[in-house]
Amino acid sequence: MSKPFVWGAAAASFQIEGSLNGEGRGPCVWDMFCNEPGNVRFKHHGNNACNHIELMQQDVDIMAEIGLQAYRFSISWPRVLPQGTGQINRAGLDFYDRLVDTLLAKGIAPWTTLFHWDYPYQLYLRGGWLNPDSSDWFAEYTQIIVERLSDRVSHWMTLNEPQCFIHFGHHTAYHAPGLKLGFKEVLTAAHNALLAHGKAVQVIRAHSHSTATIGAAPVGHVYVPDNTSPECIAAAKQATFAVQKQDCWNNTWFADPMFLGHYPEDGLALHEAFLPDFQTNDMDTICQPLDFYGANIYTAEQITTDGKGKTRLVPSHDGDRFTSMDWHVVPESLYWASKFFNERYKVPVIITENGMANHDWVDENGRVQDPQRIILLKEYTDALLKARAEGVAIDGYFAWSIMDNFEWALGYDRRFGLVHVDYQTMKRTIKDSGYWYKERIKTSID
Ligand code: PSG
Repeated sequence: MSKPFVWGAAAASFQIEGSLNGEGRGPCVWDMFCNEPGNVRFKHHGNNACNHIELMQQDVDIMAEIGLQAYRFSISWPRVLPQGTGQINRAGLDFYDRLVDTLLAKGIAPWTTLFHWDYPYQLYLRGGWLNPDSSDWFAEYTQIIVERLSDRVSHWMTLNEPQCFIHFGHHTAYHAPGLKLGFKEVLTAAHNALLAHGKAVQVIRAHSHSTATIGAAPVGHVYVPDNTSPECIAAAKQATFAVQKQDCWNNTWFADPMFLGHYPEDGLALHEAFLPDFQTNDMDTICQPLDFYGANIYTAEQITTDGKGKTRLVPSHDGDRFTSMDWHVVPESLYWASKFFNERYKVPVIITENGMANHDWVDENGRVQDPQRIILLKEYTDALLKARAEGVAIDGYFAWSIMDNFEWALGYDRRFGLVHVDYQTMKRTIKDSGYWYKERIKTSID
């Protein structure tokens, strides 16, 4: 087996930090989006979130108590650069510096995501991801972070789920900045985000003070075979790597350029009338050597074949389980997806997010019982470790999330944490699943 397996948990800046105007942070598109009634359930917003900015030490102590080997966090771009470019907010940069030191003091490896959706509002006013300069803005921001943190941070992810912030943010208006652009502009924004990824990787390689390990954290529909016939497995793989619709919700439109240096053929054909004006050397910029494929996976579609070359989706059965997001519980998704991604992109896979939303509450004895999450985490991680045992290069797993947090358009109503947060008092309580995860980590160290 190649490298030791990494067990971690993840969170993202806007979802936990709070302290939005504190210490000079600039606004981001999500602040703006939350202020507009109707966008986010119950008019929830990120102003306080989990107050992680002030409670960071306590949060890291909890991570250590759970025994995390790594913590995947994201940096708020406008906390570091209030205007998105130019003037640096020292207090913002200092926060992440302290976070890294606090993690390292507890033996927890910092895994840093550069962008998890809190796009600087001032740059949005300059066209955001549609501006041809947007990838240079991201490179400038990346260099500031890398120069400050890379003596201690060696694991990086560029963009979290470009599928999500492009599709929901620029096409359906379900997420910030709430745009419904024509499809050519959607693909232009996606292309600029890909350029930003490529330039960020170059900046990290050029400026890192330690040997950098770099990946991205995309998401996309995963298909699993309903039986293990070669025909069915091939159908699941084919569907996982297909561009089937005029939207950005697929794996290959983003991952193929990053890893293989070209857009997928089926997507180019399907999107033909909407393709942005690419520069000839764009793919050289986008396709930089990467060290891992970070995959955010929660669910999957099941596919079956009739033996004569026809495939169809398997409808859910009686007794199937769903999370509070209504996401179908499909543990084999981690087994098949890691195989498929490893085979196509030829780098180790890391599950950068997996977990569930569940209705959890603190009982009269101060305990949070979430047996559903324990079962889910057990089944999903078992499926992942099965693939690893079969020789698939899988280097780690990050539970989403270390603590309950702001679940975007659904506000605080959906709880994903291993740790419960009481939003009135900000009290943290490790859930039963958090204690279970602690055991999982302890007993699986290889
Ligand atoms: C992830 C997976 C799907 C939709 C959205 C996400 N899916 O399978 O349909 S978003 C992702 C994100 C993080 C969220 C978390 C839970 O990176 O910030 O809180 O998953 O939705």
